[in-house]
Amino acid sequence: MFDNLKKKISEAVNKIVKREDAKKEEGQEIAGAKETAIINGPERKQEEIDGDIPQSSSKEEPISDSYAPIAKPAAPIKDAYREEKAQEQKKEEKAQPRLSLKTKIKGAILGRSRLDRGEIEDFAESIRSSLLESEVSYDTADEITSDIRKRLAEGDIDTRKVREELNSTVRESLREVLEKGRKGVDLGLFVSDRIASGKTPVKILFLGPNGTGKTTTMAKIAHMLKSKKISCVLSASDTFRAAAIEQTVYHGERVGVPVIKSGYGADPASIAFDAIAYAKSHNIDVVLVDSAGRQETNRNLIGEVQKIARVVKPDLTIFVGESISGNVLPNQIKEFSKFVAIDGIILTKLDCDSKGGNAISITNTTGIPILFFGIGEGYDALAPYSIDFVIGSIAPN
Ligand SMILES: Nc1nc2c(ncn2[C@@H]2O[C@H](COP(=O)(O)OP(=O)(O)O)[C@@H](O)[C@H]2O)c(=O)[nH]1
Ligand SMILES: [Mg+2]
Repeated sequence: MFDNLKKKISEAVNKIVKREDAKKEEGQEIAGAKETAIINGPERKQEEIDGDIPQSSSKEEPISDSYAPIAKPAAPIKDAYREEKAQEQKKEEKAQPRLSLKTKIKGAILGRSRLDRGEIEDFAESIRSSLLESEVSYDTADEITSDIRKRLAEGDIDTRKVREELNSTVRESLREVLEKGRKGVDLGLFVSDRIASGKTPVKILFLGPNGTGKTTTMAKIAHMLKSKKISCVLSASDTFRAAAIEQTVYHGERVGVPVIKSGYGADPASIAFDAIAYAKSHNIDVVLVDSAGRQETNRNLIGEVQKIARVVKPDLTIFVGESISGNVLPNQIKEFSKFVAIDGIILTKLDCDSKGGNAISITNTTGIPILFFGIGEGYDALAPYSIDFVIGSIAPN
């Protein structure tokens, strides 16, 4: 998961690390030659500083080898004014390399320096295109890269740890943007609170497109609640797709929770109604209601899920969407939420998604929080949403 994005970010970081290493080497070479001169302070004249550097030949020595500098013929000096001007220009030329030398030495010896504007721009742009390639939404990719740009333009980085510094900048910018997203409920706590205040059974409805993992995820949630000693019943309310009822019964048996079912073509809302009645009569804490997958554009089927929601009056309505559906997902969620209020998203199949962009931007784009990530087919393969999990997977320490 996130493998592609992780690789791209690491490539962008490496590019800057290489450039900074080259700069550092250059700085150290010059520093090695002129270190004493600089440390002794600015009062010393350039000629004295140059005198500290071993020269390849002195004036007295005969020019005998091919590396020796070629002596320039002295230019005739016409008047005192020209002489003065020439001296001034010479002074200026000598002064310039000393300034850049100081900057280089600052990086090489003191270890802190600001990336130049070109480098910052290059880095931010590489990160932006990596995010977009990984299907992070346009706005979120822009927000993250603007934050990176700002951080790098405002602060020096430790030139001895360029890689760590850039990774840490990426992490901070990701955190800054992810933390703006709406926080979802902690499902375990939410249910426990309801039970404690006697508001049972707690009803949770799962909806979303076809094949995204609704039934599997419902079974994962039942497994998780059961491990917290919270009792559940499953409502096999997908009466549409072939084998959907058998699949729910199979999961119910494996997880060890009862399943309320009817035949294919039966009204999904009335099965849910029966499941609620069963929970009440058997003192069961939670009713998990499945539904048939549907496209957000199919008004009839959307009408059916609205009916389930009307009858069940869910305490939580969860959209189950595939991480791998990329840029299509935000639209699916927006369309569904026009008809049914969605409290949270479970983003499945993150384990098969080398991009993972939706995990980063879906909350900011839709305003709906992610509650869990589906990270495999097993009942334990459900990870509670956490910003640290996302950041740690993309730009590790
Ligand atoms: N790799 C992986 N597969 C998943 C995940 N969630 C569900 N699946 C698989 O996706 C397929 C469709 O799941 P299903 O629950 O039938 O989807 P539904 O049509 O939405 O109910 C099944 O093979 C599941 O095992 C997940 O997080 N990761
Ligand atoms: Mg299903």
